[in-house]
Amino acid sequence: MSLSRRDFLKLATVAAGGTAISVPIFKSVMAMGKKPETVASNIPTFCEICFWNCGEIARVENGKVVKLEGNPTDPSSRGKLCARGNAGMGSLYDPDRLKHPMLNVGKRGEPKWKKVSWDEALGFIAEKMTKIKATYGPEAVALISHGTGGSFWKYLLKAYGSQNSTAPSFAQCRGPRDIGYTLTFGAGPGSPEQIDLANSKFIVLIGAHLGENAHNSQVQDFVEGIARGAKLVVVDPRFSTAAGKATWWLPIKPGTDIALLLAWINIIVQEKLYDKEYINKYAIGLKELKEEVKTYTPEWASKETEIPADIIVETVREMSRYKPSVVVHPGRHTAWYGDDTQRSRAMAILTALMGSWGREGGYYFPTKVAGIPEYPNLPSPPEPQRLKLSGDWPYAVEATTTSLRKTTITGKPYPVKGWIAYDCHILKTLPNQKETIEAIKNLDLMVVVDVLPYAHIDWADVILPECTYLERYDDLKVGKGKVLSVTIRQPVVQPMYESKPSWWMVRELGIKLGLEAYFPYKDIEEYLKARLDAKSIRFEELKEKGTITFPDTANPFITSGNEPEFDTDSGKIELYSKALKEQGFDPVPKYKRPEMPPEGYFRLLYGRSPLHTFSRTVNNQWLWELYKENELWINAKRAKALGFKNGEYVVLINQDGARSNRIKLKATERIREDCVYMVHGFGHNSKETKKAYKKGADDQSLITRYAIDPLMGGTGMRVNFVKIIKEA
Ligand SMILES: Nc1nc2c(c(=O)[nH]1)N[C@H]1C(S)=C(S)[C@@H](COP(=O)(O)OP(=O)(O)OC[C@H]3O[C@@H](n4cnc5c(=O)[nH]c(N)nc54)[C@H](O)[C@@H]3O)O[C@H]1N2
Ligand SMILES: Nc1nc2c(c(=O)[nH]1)N[C@H]1C(S)=C(S)[C@@H](COP(=O)(O)OP(=O)(O)OC[C@H]3O[C@@H](n4cnc5c(=O)[nH]c(N)nc54)[C@H](O)[C@@H]3O)O[C@H]1N2
Ligand code: SF4
Ligand SMILES: [Mo]
Repeated sequence: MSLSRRDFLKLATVAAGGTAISVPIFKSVMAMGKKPETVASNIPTFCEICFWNCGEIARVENGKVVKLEGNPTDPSSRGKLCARGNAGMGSLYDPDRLKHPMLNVGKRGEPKWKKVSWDEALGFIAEKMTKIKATYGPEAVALISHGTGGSFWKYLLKAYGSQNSTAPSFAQCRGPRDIGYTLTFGAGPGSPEQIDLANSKFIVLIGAHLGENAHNSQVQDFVEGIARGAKLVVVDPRFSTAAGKATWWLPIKPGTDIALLLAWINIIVQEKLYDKEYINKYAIGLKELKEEVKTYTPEWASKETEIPADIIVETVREMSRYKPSVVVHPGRHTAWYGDDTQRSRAMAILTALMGSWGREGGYYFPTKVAGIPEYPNLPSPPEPQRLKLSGDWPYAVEATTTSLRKTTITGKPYPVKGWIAYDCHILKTLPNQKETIEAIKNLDLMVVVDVLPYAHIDWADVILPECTYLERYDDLKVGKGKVLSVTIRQPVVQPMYESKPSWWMVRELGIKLGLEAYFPYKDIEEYLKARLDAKSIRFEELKEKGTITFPDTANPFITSGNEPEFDTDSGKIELYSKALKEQGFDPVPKYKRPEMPPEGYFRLLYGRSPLHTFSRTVNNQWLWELYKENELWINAKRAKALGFKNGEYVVLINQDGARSNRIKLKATERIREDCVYMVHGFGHNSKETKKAYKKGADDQSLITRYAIDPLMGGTGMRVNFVKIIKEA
């Protein structure tokens, strides 16, 4: 980083001041020889720069947030914040923020914005929603949301009569793994993931680029595990940050992970390396599994994956030496190639064979604070009249973003006429931007609730400016994990401009829709108090402490008195799944070679920067200073052969002719020759977000194809190929 500490602090002062005004006032008082009086306080809350939701303490001086630090009692942060969390004021004091409610009096996509009052904006939405309900039924309004405030919007839609609340965190993120693990163990791996990394002796990362994927306490646990001597296998076509700590880096040919997993499983069952007592007691289907995987030899897998056969054998033999203290990390963003639920199944089966589910150094059992009702004393929402939009996928447990989009285009099985996009940049988040726009064109109402004028707002009829997480209450964070906790989000400063929190917007809109009965609490404090009362937690005490932890009530590991329950059809771990067979799917995962890049093309891969969260932080001054634009990783040999130099700007064109913005080339030995890689979230085309504008390229603009997972409707997004051309 070229930024010196002095520069950084200077930047911090300006960012914290919002405008430069606070600096001259301070100087003039100093000049008069008086010490300025500082009114300071430390207010706890929790971070929303990503969804790890770390508990933090805001230092507020003279009404300005000057520093954010981790709250030591909160189990997600343990007193530390990541770089993004530290820079949270950058989003609060972003001068480009949305400041007023606005109506589009032009066309969708070519907006003319008119500043309006909250009453007008919400009145407009209520009128449209009332009409849509009368004409098409309440299910015709749907939500796409991500983030803590989304729960209020979901509640409003339920009260209005629609179950169509979707989130990219299912079909574009963790859905495949949650279903794959549930089919195997009867439960998902949880969020936060229930992995005992700190005590693990052997860690396997398949993709999962911990360290770049900067989920705070998980990275702390990972570092602790490695420091204590855990061996590490990193399976990644790219030499990731984690690969730098690995005992073995397996630079796998992208898309062939199932081949590696099946070969590992085959060796384990052939050589009887599994945890025999555990498997005998808790699992079914070993015989069938053995039969199904017998052809997947290391030599065969080596041809598919380009990992040497002896390394495949060595790594799995070593892994089983350390069972059951083995973490095969379940991954989080698992929507890769369309066969992702089956890849996750293979990872779950491997975990089961190592006996790691419910074992120290492996996976712990889910625990959650009990006794805090979600909506205390509120009336039950109406019974849904029509099915939620989960597509034709039997394991889509919730309505999915992409089936919602398809239904909005086709009108089948019923019309969808209104979207509310909350805390979600729908153009950057969903694959195939053209389809998203086509769907929006079919709507009678498009609402965007956001904090920044990124390009997706151009497609809205009305914009509701939310205040940032540092200016608002939200619902409680009822922690899951080894340490049980409850954390509060509360405003540390008053909302700037005319921005408002979601709970307020939702209540006002609910009243305008005639749904008063669902909003009996006059404000959010009353509502939070009612939730906490049920558990005898004092609201004022929680506000002061930020986080309250409870003595461990659950035993997270298997012991003689703590036998596990598996919520599968058989009540056991299912190495072979009859349920899948009955649905016409493979009961044990099979390998199918993915389509490979044509001559002259590279597979497009993407991932995270530790300094950004998707697109949401790209305009954050502090983080922008540290990482302004993404780069295109390309193998140095290939770059040279194609006549490209490190640092030069290039443009990408995909197999369907989609073109990217310009992007700087990073020629490196740290990536295979058949793929290129960029950090997701860059390439903003809205001039209103001045820092982010035209910085780097947008991976999503090149993801015109996606492979749908036939089990649960996930959208595999690593199925696009790009060629590189010189910047014109
Ligand atoms: N700093 C930061 N941290 C974040 C986020 C953020 O935005 N910023 N987002 C959070 C969220 S919501 C999520 S879902 C997670 C996502 O983070 P992960 O779950 O870790 O995402 P992955 O897609 O598994 O990891 C990307 C890695 O996969 C590798 N890869 C690409 N193709 C293949 C392949 O075919 N096989 C294998 N084995 N590897 C491959 C890439 O080279 C890259 O290193 O990160 C979370 N943490
Ligand atoms: N190509 C590609 N697509 C992906 C991914 C990828 O790696 N590559 N990752 C996938 C994954 S794992 C996930 S989880 C999703 C993430 O998808 P999103 O959560 O949609 O990600 P962002 O792009 O950060 O969009 C966030 C939007 O919320 C706004 N925002 C920020 N803070 C607030 C707030 O406090 N209130 C409100 N109302 N708005 C706010 C931002 O201005 C921005 O417009 O994307 C998925 N899609
Ligand atoms: S991991 Fe970082 S960005 Fe995410 S909640 Fe924690 S401090 Fe905030
Ligand atoms: Mo995600």
